[in-house]
Amino acid sequence: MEIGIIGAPQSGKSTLFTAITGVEPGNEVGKRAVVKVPDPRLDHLTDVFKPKKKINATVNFIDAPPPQSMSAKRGSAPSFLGFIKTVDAILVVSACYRDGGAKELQDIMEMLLLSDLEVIEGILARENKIKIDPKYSGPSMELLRKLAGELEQMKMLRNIELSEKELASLSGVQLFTKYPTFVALNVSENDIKGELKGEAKKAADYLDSIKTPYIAVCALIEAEIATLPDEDRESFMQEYGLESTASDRVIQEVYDLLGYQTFFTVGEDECRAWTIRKGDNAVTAAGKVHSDIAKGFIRAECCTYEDLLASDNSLQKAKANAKLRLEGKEYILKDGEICHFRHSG
Ligand SMILES: Nc1nc2c(ncn2[C@@H]2O[C@H](COP(=O)(O)OP(=O)(O)O)[C@@H](O)[C@H]2O)c(=O)[nH]1
Ligand SMILES: [Mg+2]
Repeated sequence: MEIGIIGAPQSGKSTLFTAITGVEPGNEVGKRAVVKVPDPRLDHLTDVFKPKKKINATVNFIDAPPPQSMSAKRGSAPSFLGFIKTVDAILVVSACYRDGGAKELQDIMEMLLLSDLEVIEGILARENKIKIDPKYSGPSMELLRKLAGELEQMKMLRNIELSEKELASLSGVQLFTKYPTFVALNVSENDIKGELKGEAKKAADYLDSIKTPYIAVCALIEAEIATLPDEDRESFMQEYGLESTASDRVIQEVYDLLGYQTFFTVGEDECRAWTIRKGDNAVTAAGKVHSDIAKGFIRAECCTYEDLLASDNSLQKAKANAKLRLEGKEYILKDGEICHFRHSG
């Protein structure tokens, strides 16, 4: 899973990148870093099963470069686009600690929108050729005209309802407003607590109007916290009245936005957290562990985390209490289940 961080120059992208990952990007363009997804349930399972290894789920972050120019013009693709071509979600930073941050956020959103409009107009311009091309399998011209119309009304493609078929037809087209997107309102250290005001309020009102979620952070303070030794972190957070770190809040937002949840595998070798989407079934989960396990899938032995706790942390007891269930391929996993996949081969 990969998240691209974009924003205006000096909006605090690199500072937020450090706050989330604990890594300083320095002058490196497009720096990547990986974050372990914190999960107290995995910590507990590790205490119980005492494996050789504990493996958290991970999320990658990219500190994308700023656009060369802040004016969204046709024919001038911003430099961050190439860096967010393959991400799962986009995180936009808005410099709400200074004047103009809200306007810049709007400009960045419009750059994404303009890029999509150009891509769509580019296909529409080839309409006559496409019509006689038997190999064309992309979106219909009718759909593209509808989407272009919506984009011209400043509507992000992710907020337009599309059928499964329409979505599938768009899968080969590089459209940026289709990505799940959220915003970090980078507020000054005086505004960490309390209601949003000034630039942050302006940015939030704009984001409400384009149906885009946001969180407020003070990147500067959070970056400082993220690079402190573990033992000093707690007292520093208390000083600022912070209950959770920016990293935790960003990761939580990513999971909510993408509809992700976790399942666990446990054993002597490793206890591991895996990421799946809500609504994924047992065979999809098995495929995360290994494609061969999905192929030879027989049954999944599943126990919810709560049922394991209620069975004194013992899978044997859970089994005796009928809390360790045998499930088939189509079984839809709940969040936090402990799974063992029986498979052939
Ligand atoms: N006062 C204040 N300054 C910030 C904050 N976040 C970033 N900055 C400053 O803005 C400048 C640019 O930050 P940086 O993260 O490098 O921005 P980038 O260009 O978006 O990567 C740095 O001098 C930071 O100290 C903030 O929350 N408050
Ligand atoms: Mg930077």
